[in-house]
Parts: sequence; structure tokens; C-alpha cells
Amino acid sequence: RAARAASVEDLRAMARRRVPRAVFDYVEGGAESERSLARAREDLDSVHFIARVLRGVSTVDTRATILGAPSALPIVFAPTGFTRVLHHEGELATARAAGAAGVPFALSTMGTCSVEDVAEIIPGCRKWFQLYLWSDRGRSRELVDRAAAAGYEALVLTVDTPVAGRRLRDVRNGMTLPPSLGLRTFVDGARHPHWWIDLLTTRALSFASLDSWQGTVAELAATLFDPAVDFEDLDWLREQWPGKLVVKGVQSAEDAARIASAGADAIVLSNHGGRQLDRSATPLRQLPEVLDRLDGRCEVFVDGAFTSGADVVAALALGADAVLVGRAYLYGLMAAGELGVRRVAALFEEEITTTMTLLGARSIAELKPDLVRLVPAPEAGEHRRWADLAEAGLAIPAG
Ligand code: HOC
Repeated sequence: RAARAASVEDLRAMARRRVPRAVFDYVEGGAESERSLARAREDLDSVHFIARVLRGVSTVDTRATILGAPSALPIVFAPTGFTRVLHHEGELATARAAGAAGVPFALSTMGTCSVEDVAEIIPGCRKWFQLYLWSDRGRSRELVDRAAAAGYEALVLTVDTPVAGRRLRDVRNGMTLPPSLGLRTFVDGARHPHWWIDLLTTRALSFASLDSWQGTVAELAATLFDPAVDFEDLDWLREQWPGKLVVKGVQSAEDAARIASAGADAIVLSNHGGRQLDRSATPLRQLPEVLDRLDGRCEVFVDGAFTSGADVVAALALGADAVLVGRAYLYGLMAAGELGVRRVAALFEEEITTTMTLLGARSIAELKPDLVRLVPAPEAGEHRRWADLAEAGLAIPAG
């Protein structure tokens, strides 16, 4: 059924049935009131397309240049952690699907496959490695060296996680990684029998950078991540890493300019899919000011709540160079492993092509601000709550 899903929303519904509530909530949820998530979705919905007609759109070219190299679509598979908790195929599925779709794949430091494993399964495909700077800089350095040796073209430094955001769903569900084997897990497992294999696999694995671990995401971040990370670390990393450098989690024009001056090749305007600082400004609303300040000094990617090709086209028309897609492919993974993720990639391709055709844009270069209007944001208090949107099936977030 996943192969015939008509939208990411369909795969989301399948995912919800297949995995236990705590796992689904870990993927779907945001921090605190989940306002960042709701606003990101609402901002995407606030983009009105203004189609141009009589443009001769019998062929539409969806290829994009991302970090100076070709990509079949203007999207990147975002780094996401702990994927084998969602489905035992984990990064084997997501990396293969990205490779087959011809888009870059970003492996997370908190991924469940090693940098070498991913390099081996998708040789010749575009691979990025996402880095959290650990308190033990020696171990970070080791990971960076391994990624360089394994042929990763880009390093993505995430800078929005000095501590973990307060993810209330995880607290309420007692979510640990890997999931603990308590009564609740057994009951959940009995109700979602297809997920048992994932649980058993997960308990046997070492996360990409950890020999063994069990705890909440907050505990994990407090143990490993260094809140003291600053611009000197960015300079240090720029010296260490020979390839492209991307900084993810940037939220202000001021920081974007300073990061570009430090030699970054791209920034990801991101609030970590609403999972870190709640009430943070949304990437789409920050985009014009950031682009203005950067004035082309580095590429600008965005993420957060992107679940359709139309969302991607909207962001590109507003000036983004590419979109990082996270939750959307995780819904496919939870629903049906590699097949589900491939379906997500196929849906994005179909939707981007159709949207561009109907908009009258024959190439990515033709996606310009005159094709869109971002209507004013709702006043404070008028925003709908993320949980209500999700419950009503009106919105699906993406990483
Ligand atoms: C503080 C985040 O990006 C997520 C993933 C994994 C990050 C682990 C620590 O859950 O948002």
C-alpha cells in the first residue's frame, strides 16, 4: 500500500498505525507548546502562488545545483537521529532511497549506521555528515576525520542544540533511546507486532558514535553535547575540514553573516523542526532578511514542516537554494522501510514537477519571488496549536 500512497499524509497515517505511540510522537513532536512547528506549517500555507501562463511548459527541469554540484531535485535528505528505532532498515533505507532519487543524503552523528557503512551502501552518491560538537573534542575530531576518509563531501555542523529542547510528548511517554523494555513497551509491542523486530534490532545496536547508551534525548544531549561551542570552534572546524561546510540551525541574519564570514559554504535556516527553541521565528519569515544580509556570500537552505513538493517550490521561489526534508521521509520509513522512503522521494519529484508546470516555471532558476506572495503572519494568539492541526489532519510537520 505504501507504494501507492497519494501523499506524505497517507504515509504518515500508515506510520501512525505501524509504530508505537511513543516512537511516532518522538518523530512528530516539537518542543514545549509546539508553536514553532505550527507556525512553520502556517507560514508555508501562507504562501500564495501567482501562476504565469503561456510559458511553454511541455518540459520542466527539476535539477538543482546544491553546494556547487548537481542534484536531481532541490531537496536534501536531512540528518535524523535514531532511525533504526523507527524501522530496522534505518539509514540503509534512507541512504539508498536518497541515492536512488539522486539527492544528497546527510547522515546524523546520532544516526544508527557508521559513516563507513553508509559510504559503502551508496558509493558514488552524494553524502554529507552532520556533526554535533561533543565536550570531548577529540571524539568529534575523530568523526570528522572518518567522514573525510570515507569520501563525504560536506560537513553539517548543528548549532541549535546547546541543550535539548523540552519535548513534552517524550516526557509524557517516558521515551528513552533505545526504548526500555518495561511493561509499557511490551504492551505497545503487542499492539504493533510489526515493530518488534525494530525494537530488538535497536537494542542490539550501537549508535553511530556511541558504544552503548540508554536514556532520554535530554540526558543524551546533556552528557555529550558541549553548550560552550562558539565561533572559535567554527574557525577550528573550518581549518580541520577540507570539504564544504554547512552550518545548520541559524536563526538570525546577524549570525548568518558572521558564519558566512567564517568561511561556511551554506547555512541552514532552521529551528530544528520546532524541536529545540519553542516560539522561534520560522525559517520562511526570516528568509528575506537573511538573503538580504548575505547578499549571495553563501547558499541558504531551509527546513521545518516541508511535506510536499509545493512547499519546496514555495521556499525556492522565496529565495532558498534548497530544502532539507526530514520528518516527511521518516513517515515513509516508519510506514514501510525503504519502500516507504522511496515513495516519499517519488512524491516530492511528482509534486515539484506538477507545481512548477502549473506555475509556469520551466527550471529551478525560473522560480522567482514574483511567483509567490507570503501573506502577513497571523497576529499573536491567532495561531492554531500544532497539536490541533495535526489531530485535524490539516498539517504534517517535516524536519
Ligand atoms: C538535542 C538533540 O536531531 C532530534 C534529532 C536527534 C538529536 C539528538 C539531540 O531528536 O531532534
